[in-house]
Amino acid sequence: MESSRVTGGLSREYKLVMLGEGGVGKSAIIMQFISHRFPEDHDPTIEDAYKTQIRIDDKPANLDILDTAGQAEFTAMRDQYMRAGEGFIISYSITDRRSFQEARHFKQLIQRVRRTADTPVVLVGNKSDLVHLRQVSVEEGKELAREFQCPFFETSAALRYYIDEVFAALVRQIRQREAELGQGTERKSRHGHSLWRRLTALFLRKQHSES
Ligand SMILES: Nc1nc2c(ncn2[C@@H]2O[C@H](COP(=O)(O)OP(=O)(O)OP(=O)(O)O)[C@@H](O)[C@H]2O)c(=O)[nH]1
Ligand SMILES: [Mg+2]
Repeated sequence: MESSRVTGGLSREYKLVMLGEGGVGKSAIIMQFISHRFPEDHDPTIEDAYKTQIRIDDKPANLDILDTAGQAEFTAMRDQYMRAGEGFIISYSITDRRSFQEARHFKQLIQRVRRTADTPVVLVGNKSDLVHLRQVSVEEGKELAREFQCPFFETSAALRYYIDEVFAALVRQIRQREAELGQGTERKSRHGHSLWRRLTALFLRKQHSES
């Protein structure tokens, strides 16, 4: 009883994973979210982990965000973080139709690894500032989100449009799902918790030794 109250309150940590094709702006979205900066260059990610604390609906939330590699050669750990994460941002670029098609594959992958269709997800179409390069319409994005039954935002990491909304929506999804499922989820997530610890510790170390 006591422990579920603690994890549901002040110290609740949310393990979020950013997914999407290479170059769609995953790292840029996270950087804008956390430090209000926009990286102009594309520096392909291997894996990075970030921590930040925010308030969502007047409740504190410690976010643990894993920034993943879009490029296939870096995806060795994918199954593991898909198992350990609690919420997923599936991102594509509105300027890149292929990345939109890949979004569906990411959803299927999550479903396969977790053996459930019921995982908190938010769909994001990034680079909305690049109107003249648009290849994917807003309507197509909304349609895919309807299929996924998840929230959808068109973001611009460059202009910081709808960045906070994405993370808030994902935490709300997780909270809502937890409220529906009740107490059982706490115990079940404990295994995922230690796996996540190991994963992010590894990535944080990597980040330090490479910079
Ligand atoms: N105009 C515009 N450019 C963006 C936006 N988001 C990202 N970019 C640019 O797109 C390029 C790729 O951004 P990244 O954040 O590195 O992409 P990524 O998805 O993390 O790529 P990988 O780590 O290789 O998977 C960079 O040059 C960014 O400056 C955006 O919203 N608008
Ligand atoms: Mg990146």
